[in-house]
Amino acid sequence: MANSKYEYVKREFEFNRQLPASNWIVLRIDGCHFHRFSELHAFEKPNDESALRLMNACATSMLKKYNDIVFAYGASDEYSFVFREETELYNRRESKILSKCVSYFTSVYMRKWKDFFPNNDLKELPYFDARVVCYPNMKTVRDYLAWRQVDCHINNQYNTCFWMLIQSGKTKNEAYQALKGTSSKDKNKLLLQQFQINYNDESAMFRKGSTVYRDKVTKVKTDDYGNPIKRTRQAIIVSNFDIIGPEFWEKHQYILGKEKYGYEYVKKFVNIPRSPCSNWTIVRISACQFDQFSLIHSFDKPNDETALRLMNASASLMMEQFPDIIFGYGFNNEYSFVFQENTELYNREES
Ligand SMILES: Nc1nc2c(ncn2[C@@H]2O[C@H](COP(=O)(O)OP(=O)(O)OP(=O)(O)O)[C@@H](O)[C@H]2O)c(=O)[nH]1
Ligand SMILES: [Mg+2]
Repeated sequence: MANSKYEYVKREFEFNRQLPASNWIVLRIDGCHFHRFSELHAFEKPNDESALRLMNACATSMLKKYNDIVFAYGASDEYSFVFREETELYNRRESKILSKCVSYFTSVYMRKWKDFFPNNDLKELPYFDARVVCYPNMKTVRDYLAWRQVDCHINNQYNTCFWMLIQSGKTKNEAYQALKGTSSKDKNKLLLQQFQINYNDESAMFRKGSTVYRDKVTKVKTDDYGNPIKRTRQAIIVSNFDIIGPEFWEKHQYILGKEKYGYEYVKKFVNIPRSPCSNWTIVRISACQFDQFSLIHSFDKPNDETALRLMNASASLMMEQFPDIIFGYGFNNEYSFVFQENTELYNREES
């Protein structure tokens, strides 16, 4: 593109947030006004199996399109997508990842609507919002997914009770009052005693939400002579497992497995505009024009012990002044300071 006099509007005003390297990128897509949308399309209450299967089909399409999505979890009108830690998708630009993914998801939802609701015309255009969050390690990704699954459980258990009470003739307000302040145990008891429903027998898709990921599947075919032939290939799996406990993750360690290699990747962390929380902040100080400075002050070559000791003494003073610094390392004309992971020093403001 030729440079025109107007080109500055891009150069000086457009900022692309690049997501920090070596963080898991999680994108959460959520249906906009789905309370109304679900009423308008007469979704079954509290769970509409076709609506949930449509969401799962959209998530499966996302994994087909984006190889870098390693895991997805969805319930109700939302879906979370976990991108592999070292993904370079769209150069890790937040706006590109967010806008392209939510737009693609919406298009698939529209295109597949008729497959799941053949007798139900779209009366309003579905649309979704999205956000991107970066998680610095496997623990925080697992905690994020556990948070969403706990949310699914709490909502579904409440909604199951609520709609059973409505079906039994209670008004919305009566059902609301009956459930106010009840614990999870109370709700299970209510379902069992009043409606002979064992909550654990309810559909796993409703209780646990849906997980989408890649796994190896083996198919057995027979050749022309009737002999079995085993074929293993990778497939996208939709299931409804518990992802809060360790079992699923122990069986599928490859999903959130480590993939950092060497140490060169640390360079990619430089120039992030603000320090994301739960990331270690490192400040590296290096002297300016020290070649000239050391010449003027006749430093010994190649190392001047006094100059190095002066740097060390300055680093010690830094650590006295800023107790959040937990480690310092220096050589030549530079010093790096590691701040404790969750430091709130200067509100984590970089400048
Ligand atoms: N009946 C029915 N409703 C559903 C189903 N799945 C989602 N919904 C509706 O979608 C809503 C999703 O919750 P929210 O995302 O908090 O509500 P929202 O109306 O989409 O609001 P915003 O996301 O803020 O735009 C639920 O409260 C339900 O009303 C379903 O399977 N059956
Ligand atoms: Mg919503």
